[in-house]
Amino acid sequence: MINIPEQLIARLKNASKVVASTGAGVSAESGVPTFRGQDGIWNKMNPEELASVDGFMANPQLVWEWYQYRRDLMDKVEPNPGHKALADLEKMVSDFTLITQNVDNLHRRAGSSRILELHGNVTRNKCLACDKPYAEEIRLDKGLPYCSCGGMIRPDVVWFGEMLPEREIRAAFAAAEEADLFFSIGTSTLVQPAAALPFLARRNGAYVVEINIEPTGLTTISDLFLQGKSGEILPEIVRLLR
Ligand code: BJW
Ligand code: ZN
Repeated sequence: MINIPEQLIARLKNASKVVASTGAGVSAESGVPTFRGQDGIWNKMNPEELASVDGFMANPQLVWEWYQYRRDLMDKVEPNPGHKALADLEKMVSDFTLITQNVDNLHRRAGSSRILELHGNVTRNKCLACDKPYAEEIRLDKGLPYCSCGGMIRPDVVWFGEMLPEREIRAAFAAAEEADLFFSIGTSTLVQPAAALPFLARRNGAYVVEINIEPTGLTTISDLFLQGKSGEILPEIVRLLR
């Protein structure tokens, strides 16, 4: 079991603003594949084909089948102890902000209530043309879904080359700027603009803690690198904080 420095628990007790920013690694222990790394999705699939507007326009059927496959998987999996520990932290720390790049809805299912979802949420759909939410169930066997405006319906997630939701990204940057303790958890810290958040927090004086099974581009500038699984490290932090 990893040794959590006492100093980190003291900082958590004294911090006035704590931010945790999560990526796909947090859901790996639930059985949701990550994007990069050995068993990553992008090793077998092409991100330009599946996660861009151009890819969707070129082959909407293929993209929809991939999203339906992932939705089915995400419906079957459960939040893991890492998600649950973050939901506990929200209750234990007076000013706690959870930022996630994940679209899998597992933070909400674990009980977190204030979540900034930077890359959308795979349980929602919207119109590609007019952006209006689309609440009806998608049945691919009945054909591709269309909006009342005639536009194609797409998953409400952020693809490469697209802007992030304005309210969420603004709030995330503001939280990073104000944080005195910033956790970066289970993300390769490669995809912008989310990858900039821990660096911004550090420049603004935050103590930056990275939790990952392997080092990333953030590791050398982080104040503390806890190497290991988030589903094991986060519950231990919560246990020590209690
Ligand atoms: C564990 C663990 C365990 C495992 N415990 N840890 C060149 C330079 C700079 C930027 C760009 C560039 N070219 C293009 C860009 C911009 C681009 C970008 O950043 N690209 C980089 C890849 C280079 N960004 C964008 O396009 C963004 N939009 C944007 O910038 O808008 C402005 C703009 C507009 C127009 C033109 C130009 C700019 C949008 C990014 C959208 C990303 N979308 C995806 C798909 C979402 C939908 C879906 O899921 O289907 O989001 S891609 C994918 O990557 C997904 C993730 O949220 C995102 C981040 O991945 P994450 O979470 O870090 O996962 P992994 O797999 O990379 O890492 C997992 C980590 O966990 C690893 O480190 C493991 O070690 C660790 N781990 N198990 C702890 N148990
Ligand atoms: Zn529409």
